[in-house]
Amino acid sequence: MKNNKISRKKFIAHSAKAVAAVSTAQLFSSPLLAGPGTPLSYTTTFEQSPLSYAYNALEPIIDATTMEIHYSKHAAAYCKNLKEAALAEKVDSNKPLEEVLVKISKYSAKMRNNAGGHYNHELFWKSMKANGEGKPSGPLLAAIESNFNSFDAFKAQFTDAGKNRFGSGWAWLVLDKNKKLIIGSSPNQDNPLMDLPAVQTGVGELKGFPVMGLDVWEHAYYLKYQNRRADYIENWWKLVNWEFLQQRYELSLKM
Ligand code: MN3
Repeated sequence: MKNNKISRKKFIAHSAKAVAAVSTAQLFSSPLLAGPGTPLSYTTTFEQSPLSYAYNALEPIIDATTMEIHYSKHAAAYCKNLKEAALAEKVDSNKPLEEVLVKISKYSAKMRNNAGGHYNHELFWKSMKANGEGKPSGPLLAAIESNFNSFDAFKAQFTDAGKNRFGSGWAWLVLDKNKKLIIGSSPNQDNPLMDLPAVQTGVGELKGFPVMGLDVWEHAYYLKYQNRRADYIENWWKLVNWEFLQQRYELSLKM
Protein backbone atom coordinates (compact mmCIF):
# COMPACT_ATOMS: atom_id res chain seq x y z
CA MET A 1 0.00 0.00 0.00
CA LYS A 2 2.84 2.34 0.82
CA ASN A 3 4.31 1.81 -2.63
CA ASN A 4 0.98 2.67 -4.22
CA LYS A 5 0.81 5.94 -2.38
CA ILE A 6 4.30 6.87 -3.38
CA SER A 7 3.78 6.04 -7.00
CA ARG A 8 0.51 7.95 -7.11
CA LYS A 9 2.20 11.00 -5.63
CA LYS A 10 5.08 10.75 -8.08
CA PHE A 11 2.63 10.20 -10.89
CA ILE A 12 0.70 13.36 -10.12
CA ALA A 13 3.86 15.42 -9.68
CA HIS A 14 5.30 14.05 -12.90
CA SER A 15 2.09 14.67 -14.85
CA ALA A 16 1.79 18.26 -13.67
CA LYS A 17 5.39 18.93 -14.62
CA ALA A 18 4.92 17.34 -18.01
CA VAL A 19 1.80 19.38 -18.78
CA ALA A 20 3.62 22.60 -18.03
CA ALA A 21 6.72 21.64 -19.97
CA VAL A 22 4.94 20.48 -23.05
CA SER A 23 2.15 22.98 -23.40
CA THR A 24 4.86 25.61 -23.66
CA ALA A 25 6.75 23.67 -26.24
CA GLN A 26 3.78 22.55 -28.39
CA LEU A 27 6.15 20.60 -30.53
CA PHE A 28 4.58 17.25 -31.02
CA SER A 29 3.81 16.30 -34.56
CA SER A 30 2.07 12.97 -34.06
CA PRO A 31 -1.71 13.29 -34.28
CA LEU A 32 -1.94 11.32 -31.07
CA LEU A 33 0.39 13.55 -29.15
CA ALA A 34 -0.89 16.81 -30.52
CA GLY A 35 -4.40 18.18 -30.68
CA PRO A 36 -6.62 19.46 -27.92
CA GLY A 37 -5.17 19.18 -24.47
CA THR A 38 -1.68 18.61 -25.89
CA PRO A 39 -0.06 16.20 -24.75
CA LEU A 40 -0.63 16.08 -21.16
CA SER A 41 1.25 13.43 -19.48
CA TYR A 42 3.46 10.51 -19.48
CA THR A 43 6.23 12.31 -21.17
CA THR A 44 9.49 10.52 -20.53
CA THR A 45 12.82 12.04 -19.61
CA PHE A 46 16.27 10.96 -20.79
CA GLU A 47 17.14 9.83 -17.25
CA GLN A 48 16.46 6.44 -15.69
CA SER A 49 13.78 6.77 -12.98
CA PRO A 50 14.40 4.96 -9.73
CA LEU A 51 12.44 1.74 -9.34
CA SER A 52 9.53 2.18 -6.95
CA TYR A 53 10.11 -1.31 -5.53
CA ALA A 54 13.04 -3.48 -4.48
CA TYR A 55 14.71 -5.90 -6.90
CA ASN A 56 13.19 -8.79 -4.97
CA ALA A 57 9.69 -7.30 -4.72
CA LEU A 58 8.34 -9.23 -7.69
CA GLU A 59 9.57 -12.63 -6.45
CA PRO A 60 8.83 -15.39 -7.14
CA ILE A 61 7.47 -14.36 -10.54
CA ILE A 62 10.49 -12.29 -11.49
CA ASP A 63 13.57 -13.16 -9.45
CA ALA A 64 15.75 -10.49 -7.86
CA THR A 65 18.80 -11.29 -10.00
CA THR A 66 16.86 -10.90 -13.23
CA MET A 67 15.40 -7.59 -12.02
CA GLU A 68 18.78 -6.29 -10.92
CA ILE A 69 20.56 -7.17 -14.17
CA HIS A 70 17.63 -5.99 -16.25
CA TYR A 71 17.36 -2.60 -14.54
CA SER A 72 20.97 -1.83 -13.62
CA LYS A 73 22.68 -3.29 -16.72
CA HIS A 74 20.34 -3.63 -19.71
CA ALA A 75 18.06 -0.65 -19.11
CA ALA A 76 20.90 1.49 -17.75
CA ALA A 77 22.86 0.84 -20.94
CA TYR A 78 19.95 1.96 -23.13
CA CYS A 79 19.77 5.16 -21.11
CA LYS A 80 23.52 5.79 -21.34
CA ASN A 81 23.63 5.09 -25.07
CA LEU A 82 20.56 7.25 -25.64
CA LYS A 83 22.33 10.19 -24.00
CA GLU A 84 25.40 9.59 -26.15
CA ALA A 85 23.28 9.53 -29.29
CA ALA A 86 21.43 12.68 -28.19
CA LEU A 87 24.72 14.48 -27.76
CA ALA A 88 26.07 13.31 -31.10
CA GLU A 89 22.84 14.12 -32.96
CA LYS A 90 22.20 17.41 -31.20
CA VAL A 91 18.96 16.42 -29.53
CA ASP A 92 17.96 18.51 -26.53
CA SER A 93 17.74 15.95 -23.75
CA ASN A 94 15.71 18.33 -21.59
CA LYS A 95 12.78 17.84 -23.91
CA PRO A 96 10.41 14.88 -23.66
CA LEU A 97 11.80 11.73 -25.25
CA GLU A 98 8.50 11.29 -27.10
CA GLU A 99 9.47 14.15 -29.39
CA VAL A 100 12.34 12.02 -30.67
CA LEU A 101 10.32 8.81 -30.88
CA VAL A 102 7.59 10.24 -33.10
CA LYS A 103 10.32 11.35 -35.56
CA ILE A 104 12.68 8.42 -35.08
CA SER A 105 13.10 7.83 -38.83
CA LYS A 106 15.20 11.01 -38.94
CA TYR A 107 17.79 9.67 -36.52
CA SER A 108 20.45 6.96 -36.39
CA ALA A 109 19.97 3.29 -35.60
CA LYS A 110 21.73 3.93 -32.29
CA MET A 111 19.09 6.51 -31.42
CA ARG A 112 16.25 4.27 -32.51
CA ASN A 113 17.45 1.27 -30.50
CA ASN A 114 18.30 3.18 -27.35
CA ALA A 115 15.49 5.75 -27.33
CA GLY A 116 13.11 2.83 -27.76
CA GLY A 117 14.93 0.73 -25.18
CA HIS A 118 14.87 3.51 -22.61
CA TYR A 119 11.24 4.49 -23.19
CA ASN A 120 9.97 0.90 -23.21
CA HIS A 121 11.68 -0.03 -19.95
CA GLU A 122 10.62 3.17 -18.16
CA LEU A 123 7.02 2.17 -18.94
CA PHE A 124 7.58 -1.49 -18.12
CA TRP A 125 8.88 -0.92 -14.56
CA LYS A 126 5.90 1.26 -13.71
CA SER A 127 3.47 -1.27 -15.13
CA MET A 128 4.34 -3.85 -12.51
CA LYS A 129 4.05 -4.23 -8.76
CA ALA A 130 3.98 -7.00 -6.20
CA ASN A 131 0.50 -8.52 -6.04
CA GLY A 132 -1.12 -6.83 -9.01
CA GLU A 133 -4.88 -6.33 -9.01
CA GLY A 134 -5.45 -9.13 -11.51
CA LYS A 135 -7.88 -7.05 -13.55
CA PRO A 136 -8.45 -3.41 -14.45
CA SER A 137 -11.64 -1.53 -13.62
CA GLY A 138 -13.42 1.62 -14.71
CA PRO A 139 -13.08 3.04 -18.24
CA LEU A 140 -10.09 0.85 -19.12
CA LEU A 141 -11.99 -2.34 -18.34
CA ALA A 142 -15.01 -1.04 -20.26
CA ALA A 143 -12.83 -0.21 -23.28
CA ILE A 144 -11.10 -3.60 -23.16
CA GLU A 145 -14.44 -5.38 -22.99
CA SER A 146 -15.87 -3.39 -25.86
CA ASN A 147 -12.76 -3.80 -28.07
CA PHE A 148 -11.98 -7.44 -27.34
CA ASN A 149 -15.36 -8.79 -26.13
CA SER A 150 -14.09 -9.80 -22.72
CA PHE A 151 -11.13 -9.34 -20.41
CA ASP A 152 -10.20 -12.99 -20.89
CA ALA A 153 -10.26 -12.65 -24.68
CA PHE A 154 -8.05 -9.56 -24.38
CA LYS A 155 -5.64 -11.44 -22.13
CA ALA A 156 -5.46 -14.33 -24.58
CA GLN A 157 -4.80 -12.04 -27.54
CA PHE A 158 -2.12 -10.04 -25.71
CA THR A 159 -0.50 -13.26 -24.48
CA ASP A 160 -0.38 -14.57 -28.05
CA ALA A 161 1.20 -11.33 -29.26
CA GLY A 162 4.00 -11.84 -26.74
CA LYS A 163 4.38 -15.58 -27.32
CA ASN A 164 4.42 -15.25 -31.10
CA ARG A 165 6.84 -12.34 -31.39
CA PHE A 166 9.80 -14.04 -33.06
CA GLY A 167 13.10 -13.31 -31.35
CA SER A 168 13.35 -10.23 -29.16
CA GLY A 169 10.66 -7.60 -28.83
CA TRP A 170 7.59 -6.32 -27.06
CA ALA A 171 3.86 -7.00 -26.92
CA TRP A 172 1.72 -3.86 -26.84
CA LEU A 173 -1.71 -2.58 -25.97
CA VAL A 174 -2.06 0.60 -28.00
CA LEU A 175 -4.56 3.42 -28.17
CA ASP A 176 -4.72 4.21 -31.87
CA LYS A 177 -5.60 7.51 -33.49
CA ASN A 178 -9.30 6.61 -33.51
CA LYS A 179 -9.14 6.05 -29.74
CA LYS A 180 -9.55 2.34 -30.25
CA LEU A 181 -7.50 -0.21 -28.33
CA ILE A 182 -5.42 -2.55 -30.45
CA ILE A 183 -2.91 -5.30 -29.69
CA GLY A 184 0.29 -6.17 -31.50
CA SER A 185 4.01 -6.62 -31.09
CA SER A 186 7.22 -5.01 -32.28
CA PRO A 187 10.74 -6.33 -32.84
CA ASN A 188 13.83 -5.25 -30.91
CA GLN A 189 13.19 -1.98 -29.01
CA ASP A 190 10.78 -0.46 -31.54
CA ASN A 191 7.50 0.85 -30.22
CA PRO A 192 4.15 2.16 -31.50
CA LEU A 193 5.14 5.82 -31.15
CA MET A 194 7.82 5.48 -33.83
CA ASP A 195 7.21 6.80 -37.33
CA LEU A 196 8.37 3.60 -38.97
CA PRO A 197 6.81 2.14 -42.10
CA ALA A 198 4.65 -0.91 -41.42
CA VAL A 199 7.07 -3.03 -43.39
CA GLN A 200 9.83 -2.22 -40.91
CA THR A 201 7.85 -2.87 -37.77
CA GLY A 202 6.18 -5.93 -39.21
CA VAL A 203 3.13 -5.03 -37.21
CA GLY A 204 0.82 -3.46 -39.72
CA GLU A 205 -0.85 -0.44 -38.28
CA LEU A 206 0.36 -0.75 -34.72
CA LYS A 207 0.75 2.97 -34.33
CA GLY A 208 -0.43 5.08 -31.47
CA PHE A 209 0.05 5.57 -27.77
CA PRO A 210 1.47 2.57 -25.87
CA VAL A 211 -0.87 1.99 -22.93
CA MET A 212 0.89 -1.20 -21.83
CA GLY A 213 4.01 -3.02 -22.96
CA LEU A 214 5.44 -6.41 -22.10
CA ASP A 215 9.14 -7.14 -22.55
CA VAL A 216 9.60 -10.54 -24.16
CA TRP A 217 13.36 -10.33 -24.66
CA GLU A 218 15.04 -13.40 -23.18
CA HIS A 219 16.93 -11.14 -20.72
CA ALA A 220 13.56 -10.46 -19.06
CA TYR A 221 12.93 -14.07 -18.10
CA TYR A 222 15.69 -16.49 -19.10
CA LEU A 223 17.34 -17.05 -15.68
CA LYS A 224 14.13 -18.32 -14.16
CA TYR A 225 12.09 -19.54 -17.13
CA GLN A 226 14.79 -20.47 -19.68
CA ASN A 227 12.98 -21.07 -22.97
CA ARG A 228 9.50 -21.08 -21.39
CA ARG A 229 8.33 -17.64 -22.51
CA ALA A 230 4.69 -18.71 -22.24
CA ASP A 231 5.08 -19.48 -18.51
CA TYR A 232 6.73 -16.12 -17.93
CA ILE A 233 3.83 -14.31 -19.62
CA GLU A 234 1.21 -16.36 -17.80
CA ASN A 235 2.78 -15.43 -14.44
CA TRP A 236 3.44 -11.82 -15.44
CA TRP A 237 -0.29 -11.08 -15.42
CA LYS A 238 -0.18 -11.39 -11.60
CA LEU A 239 2.20 -8.42 -11.48
CA VAL A 240 0.29 -5.96 -13.64
CA ASN A 241 -0.21 -2.62 -11.91
CA TRP A 242 -3.68 -1.96 -13.27
CA GLU A 243 -4.14 1.10 -11.11
CA PHE A 244 -1.23 2.76 -12.91
CA LEU A 245 -2.38 1.61 -16.35
CA GLN A 246 -5.92 2.84 -15.75
CA GLN A 247 -4.58 6.30 -14.99
CA ARG A 248 -2.36 6.13 -18.05
CA TYR A 249 -5.26 5.09 -20.26
CA GLU A 250 -7.60 7.77 -18.93
CA LEU A 251 -5.01 10.49 -19.48
CA SER A 252 -4.10 9.22 -22.93
CA LEU A 253 -7.75 9.57 -23.99
CA LYS A 254 -7.37 13.33 -23.54
CA MET A 255 -4.41 13.59 -25.92
MN1 MN3 B 1 14.34 -5.57 -21.36
